[in-house]
Amino acid sequence: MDLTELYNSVIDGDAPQVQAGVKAALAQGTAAEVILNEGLIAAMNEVGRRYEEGEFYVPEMLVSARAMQAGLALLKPSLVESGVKAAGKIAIGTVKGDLHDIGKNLVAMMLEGAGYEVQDLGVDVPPQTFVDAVQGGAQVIGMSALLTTTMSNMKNTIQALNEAGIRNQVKVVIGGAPVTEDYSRQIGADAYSPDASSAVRTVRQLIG
Ligand code: B1M
Repeated sequence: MDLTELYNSVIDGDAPQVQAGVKAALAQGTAAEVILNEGLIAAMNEVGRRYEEGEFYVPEMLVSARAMQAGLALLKPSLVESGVKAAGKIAIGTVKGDLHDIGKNLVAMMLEGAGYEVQDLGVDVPPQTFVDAVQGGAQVIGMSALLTTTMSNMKNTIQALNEAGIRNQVKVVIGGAPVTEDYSRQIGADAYSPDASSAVRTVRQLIG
């Protein structure tokens, strides 16, 4: 199916049109992952480009993000249903100072679909909240950051886990647009994942 209309609806920030587009694509048998990657994510990348070029401002970014979330809500059942069941508890959040949650929500959704119990800590999550989650039984901490200015809070969280004496009880996975494999090694995380489906593979490797 041609996803151009869906793509344009995300850029226009037209949530009802995005929902109609997702429904139509699903009804025509288009795979949820194709709708996600070629419709929703591709459009958000274009929104980011326009923001960088000064064609879009924060309000436009926000309405596009809301429209994307509206589409994601409809895609969620299809994205999670194919998951293979696996045991394990994961706490995931966007680090302190950072309010971007679309990528984090996608990762949480895919992990849930893979059968993990996911505790979503939300956005702007301080290091202590991650520490509390590990003390509450999380075997994996997932941290997301979209801003170069907030990435350092991943390092601060790992430091807080060390200070609490629980670093060796938990695996730490990080991701988000500015994050790299190199950075992950630098701050002593266990793994870096570039996208939501690789995050599931990574968690499987870390805890089975
Ligand atoms: Co913001 N923003 N934003 N923004 N925003 C970016 C990130 C930016 C790159 C735009 C740009 O300049 N081109 C830029 C950051 C520059 C930088 O630091 N290098 C930026 C900026 C500057 C800002 C503000 C500072 C703007 C301002 O106010 N002046 C402000 C900061 C607010 C704050 O957080 N304190 C801000 C605000 C916002 C909105 C609120 C308007 C909105 C967010 C709404 C929301 O999330 N609910 C927003 C948006 C939408 C974006 C862009 C356009 C899109 C982000 C997104 O959702 N992408 C973004 C530009 C861009 O990325 N192209 C931009 C889609 C999403 C599926 O991808 O999040 O990368 P992503 O997630 C991927 C992977 O990264 C990975 O998997 C996901 C799925 O494949 N992944 C993980 C993510 N987390 C993971 C965790 C894992 C594993 C994988 O393990 C746990």
